[in-house]
Order: sequence, then C-alpha cells, then structure tokens
Amino acid sequence: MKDLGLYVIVTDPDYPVSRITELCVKYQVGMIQLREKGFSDRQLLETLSMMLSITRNSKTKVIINDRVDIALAAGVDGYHLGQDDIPLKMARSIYDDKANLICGLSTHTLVQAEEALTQNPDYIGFGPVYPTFAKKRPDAAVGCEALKTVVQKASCPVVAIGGINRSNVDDVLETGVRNIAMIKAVVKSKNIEEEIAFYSSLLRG
Ligand code: TZP
Ligand code: MG
Repeated sequence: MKDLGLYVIVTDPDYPVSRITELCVKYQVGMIQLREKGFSDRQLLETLSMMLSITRNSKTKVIINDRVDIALAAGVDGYHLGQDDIPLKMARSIYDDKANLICGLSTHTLVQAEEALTQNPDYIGFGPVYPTFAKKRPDAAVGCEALKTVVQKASCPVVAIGGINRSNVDDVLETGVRNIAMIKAVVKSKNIEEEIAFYSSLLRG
C-alpha cells in the first residue's frame, strides 16, 4: 500500500463526524478511522454509512477500529486491530478475498512491530511515540529512535501515533515516517480545518 499521509482518528471529537469527514475529503486525507469504543453496533453502522456517503469517489479511506464484522457489514475500506483484538489470521479467515479490506495492526514495542510485519498487514501503527491522553491505559512511549528503526525495517507503511502535535511533528518526520495518526491534535483542536490543512500538506510535501 502507498503512504497515507495524515490519518485522522475519530474518538470523542469536538466536531460532528460529518464535518470531520468532509474536511478529510477536502484536504485529501488518506484515512479516517472511527474509534468509538462506547458506540453500540447500530451507532457504528449508522455513523460509518454516513461517513461512506461523504467519502464516496474521494481519496479518503474509511477504517473501523477493532471490528472486522462491522467493517464487512458496513462495507468500509478496512479495519484496524490492536494487540488484544481478534488475530489478523482469524479476521482474514472470516471474509473472502473479494472484500479486499485494508487491514492495519497496532504495535507498541519493537518486538510487536517485528511480529506484526510477519503477518503482512497493509500498514502498522507504532506508538505511542509520546505520552498520550487519548487512551485509558496507554503503553509506554516508544520515542523517535525506535520509530526510526521500525520505519527502516518495515516493508509496509508505518503510521506514527501518540501525542503528536505541532510542537513535535518535525522530530517525528525526521525519523523518515510519512504517515501520522492523530486524535487530540485534530478532532479536539480549536480550529479543525486549519489543523487538517496544515498536517495534510506537511505530510504530502
Ligand atoms: N494508540 C496508540 S496512541 C493512541 C492510540 C489509539 C492515541 C493517539 O491519540 P493522540 O491524541 O494523537 O495522542
Ligand atoms: Mg483495538
């Protein structure tokens, strides 16, 4: 898979999901992930259907966190699995190749990243690069040196995640990573359009 650039994660946003999705389309954001752990299945399905109606014929892919079943039911572009979710091999075994879903894996240590890469995901997330407030029980921060190592080893896109914002994004890019996922710095920012425009152009350039 090609690099994604900015990867927007929707968790408890300060803006309507429709507006966030419209801005992702406007600024050609590579991926938007719905990550709402408190949503019912129906809420997830309704929200994804609305997001898909906005991203149709655009460059923005819609990903659902944790749930391969909901990905299939909603007809989204892919799903994202963490270390405690259904193993990728099992997830892949429940749909046929025609669905052609994008699959991403979260990793939080060098060992996890190496193991994840053996499963041929479409991309891996690696982090938190810095301490994050968006997770209830975050893993220890991995830092930029480890991120650089993973970027150099990986044969698929690596998505840096965790505590990334305007004050540290240049250090993150120095590692060579070309994909950055964000929650707070985008969906909880004061001016979301400015932030999406800024990060998407930074990552494209
Ligand atoms: N996985 C690792 S860090 C993180 C997730 C879901 C949260 C990222 O949120 P923020 O606000 O960009 O630190
Ligand atoms: Mg998960």
